[in-house]
Amino acid sequence: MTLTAMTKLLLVASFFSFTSAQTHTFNWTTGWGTYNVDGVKGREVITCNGEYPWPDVRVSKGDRVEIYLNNGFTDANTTLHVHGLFLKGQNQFDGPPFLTQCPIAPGDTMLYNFTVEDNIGTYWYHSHTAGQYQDGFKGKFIIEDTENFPYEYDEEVTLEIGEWYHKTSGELMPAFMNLFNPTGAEPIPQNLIINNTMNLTWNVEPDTTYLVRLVNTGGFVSQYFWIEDHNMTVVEVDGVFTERNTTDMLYLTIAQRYSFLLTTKSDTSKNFAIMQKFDDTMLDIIPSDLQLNATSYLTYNSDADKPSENFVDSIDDYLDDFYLVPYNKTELYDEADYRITLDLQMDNLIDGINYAFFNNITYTTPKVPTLMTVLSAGEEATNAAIYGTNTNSFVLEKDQIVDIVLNNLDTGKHPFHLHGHTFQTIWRDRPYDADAGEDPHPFDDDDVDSFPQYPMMRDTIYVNPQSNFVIRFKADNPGVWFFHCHIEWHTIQGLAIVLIEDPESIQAESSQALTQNSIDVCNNVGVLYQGNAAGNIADYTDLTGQNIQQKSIPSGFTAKGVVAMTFSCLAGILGLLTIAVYGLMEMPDVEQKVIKELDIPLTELISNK
Ligand SMILES: *[C@@H]1O[C@H](CO)[C@@H](O)[C@H](O)[C@H]1NC(C)=O
Ligand SMILES: *[C@@H]1O[C@H](CO)[C@@H](O)[C@H](O)[C@H]1NC(C)=O
Ligand SMILES: *[C@@H]1O[C@H](CO)[C@@H](O)[C@H](O)[C@H]1NC(C)=O
Ligand SMILES: *[C@@H]1O[C@H](CO)[C@@H](O)[C@H](O)[C@H]1NC(C)=O
Ligand SMILES: *[C@@H]1O[C@H](CO)[C@@H](O)[C@H](O)[C@H]1NC(C)=O
Ligand SMILES: *[C@@H]1O[C@H](CO)[C@@H](O)[C@H](O)[C@H]1NC(C)=O
Ligand SMILES: *[C@@H]1O[C@H](CO)[C@@H](O)[C@H](O)[C@H]1NC(C)=O
Ligand SMILES: *[C@@H]1O[C@H](CO)[C@@H](O)[C@H](O)[C@H]1NC(C)=O
Ligand SMILES: *[C@@H]1O[C@H](CO)[C@@H](O)[C@H](O)[C@H]1NC(C)=O
Ligand SMILES: *[C@@H]1O[C@H](CO)[C@@H](O)[C@H](O)[C@H]1NC(C)=O
Ligand SMILES: [Cu+2]
Repeated sequence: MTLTAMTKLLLVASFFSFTSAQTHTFNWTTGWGTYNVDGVKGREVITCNGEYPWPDVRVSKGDRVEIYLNNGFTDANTTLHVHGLFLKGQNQFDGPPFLTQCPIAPGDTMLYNFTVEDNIGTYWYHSHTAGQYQDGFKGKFIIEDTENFPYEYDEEVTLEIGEWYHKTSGELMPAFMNLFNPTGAEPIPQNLIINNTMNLTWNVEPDTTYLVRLVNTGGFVSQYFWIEDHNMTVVEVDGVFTERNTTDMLYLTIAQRYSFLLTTKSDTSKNFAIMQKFDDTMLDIIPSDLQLNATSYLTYNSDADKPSENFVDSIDDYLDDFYLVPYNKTELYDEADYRITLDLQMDNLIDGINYAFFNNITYTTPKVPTLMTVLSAGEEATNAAIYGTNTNSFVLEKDQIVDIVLNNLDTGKHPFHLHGHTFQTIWRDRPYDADAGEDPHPFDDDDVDSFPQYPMMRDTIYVNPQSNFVIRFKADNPGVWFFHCHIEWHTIQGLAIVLIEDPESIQAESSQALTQNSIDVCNNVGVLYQGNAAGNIADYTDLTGQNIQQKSIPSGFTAKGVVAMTFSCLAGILGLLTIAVYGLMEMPDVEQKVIKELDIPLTELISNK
């Protein structure tokens, strides 16, 4: 070989090793196994190819990912969603059943085949089918772009936090969505976990800067996170690099990610506590045996003592993400072309079950996945009505600037996630305290002098109790995208809307055409892949037969009155069943609590008996 030929070959080789995108293929089969996550109780968990926990995925920007997801369950459908991916032109691989795909039937396989083009940073994947991710079907998904990472560090490490139940979602669900749980009290988890365990030891080197990718893959409760006597310099939120912001405490709702730089000390004589703490304001009750915090160990010296738990003066002093500034200083988008105002409420329908509502609608799945309605509707696709009256569907035009104004009329905090986008957080109001006699405070334009010049951008954000936020994004990603509360219990209660973004482009882009596999998945589960929300093809405006929510409580009755009536008829079994819901055999005042929340005098219940 001549020298020039060899140089050429080397050049070609290096060209490929540095610029050629790779394909990463995974073959995952779901199943059930037993695993003791918290070291306290073994239980059934969802396994991947018979193993637990699920593997992490690490790819580079531009790579192709092919995931064969085989449904190994015998009695449940499944789906897979990678949280935070934009999936431009690849909407059919986003995952939510009845939005972008059909549920995958037992024994069937779906190929998720997409490239990661515009995302870098810290993401995660999980089942998008009821409750499954709380049973362990989840993992981290890291997209590297080492050359363009703006900050220096020596080592990288991931930390995955969450909460853990001793019962499966399947065991908890029937009692949760139940007439006898009229207030919609969420099941109380048993422990906080970290990296799928508790009491973790992280051995660190002195004088080293770590890039820590911290992900909350829980299904319900937000957490405070801090490391004794160490600062954390935040550099990424939800895949968006930020200007540095140094803090000693973070607050992560479920589904949020923070990457921070942690520089270790020179002195290796002492070890330090890594602390997690429940945001206990999100728990309806705090059982006396619930450990509200969990301690893990930042270990410089394994011969030195383990630290005990670390106390801090004030838990309210965490980094307020609203003030983070994106590294690339994306300016506030122009005034919105379209404002969607959503009033959030939790309430009962005639079946007595507690549901979640946006503008009086609890999201109810259509008969045809919404993306498939878009693809089969021709010119009707821009008509929001064809997507059904119970799906809270909004049609967006290409490149519109959209504001979502969310008014939380509920007394709880809720973390909202928008698929397919990062949004600018342009306003988040303070909490309004019902206990202090404050009423819910809907967004009022007059409350705001000006929005931030460089708003924080991320894909998951919380709204304060009885309060409001405004987020702004650009409709530059044709697809059908979910906007929903990430609390798995609340998604199940219907706290979601559907954004149908630029339907004409969805139809025009050849990469959005359904793969044969996507169609087969529908056929195998008996779901139509053409037609409007009701499955009608002849006339897309004919919604006869669509799925709709339960009826409202009749006028003249208050919701509480109807529930009270139901209760009084069945008061005999009230005690038993509420105990099952709250999971608290030892809690004596559970009946009183339910009654208190219902605001019914005890005498009324008794006299009705
Ligand atoms: C995935 O693994 C299963 C079980 O080992 C095997 O039957 C199947 O052919 C594999 N699929 C692919 C696409 O490799
Ligand atoms: C963590 O510590 C608690 C309390 O000592 C213990 O009950 C539990 O089994 C430990 N878990 C693990 C995974 O080590
Ligand atoms: C799977 O989904 C189909 C279509 O919605 C439904 O009819 C079926 O009951 C589901 N299967 C299971 C096991 O939940
Ligand atoms: C994944 O999609 C790409 C682009 O459409 C295609 O070339 C490739 O063959 C697909 N992979 C599989 C395994 O079908
Ligand atoms: C946490 O778990 C991941 C594997 O999921 C591992 O790569 C990482 O090193 C662990 N972090 C620590 C601090 O042990
Ligand atoms: C953390 O940062 C604060 C503010 O910059 C500083 O006062 C404090 O000394 C730092 N703490 C540690 C442990 O480095
Ligand atoms: C800046 O970062 C945001 C969030 O990652 C991204 O959406 C946007 O395209 C970036 N803008 C520029 C000009 O790079
Ligand atoms: C941890 O929780 C226990 C009760 O669950 C409490 O007594 C203790 O003060 C808490 N510690 C910290 C650091 O918050
Ligand atoms: C860091 O965050 C705090 C709020 O927690 C904010 O007041 C401050 O302006 C931020 N600083 C920078 C440099 O982003
Ligand atoms: C929701 O229903 C209430 C009571 O019927 C009504 O006053 C309100 O206007 C409705 N809200 C919307 C957004 O339709
Ligand atoms: Cu919620």
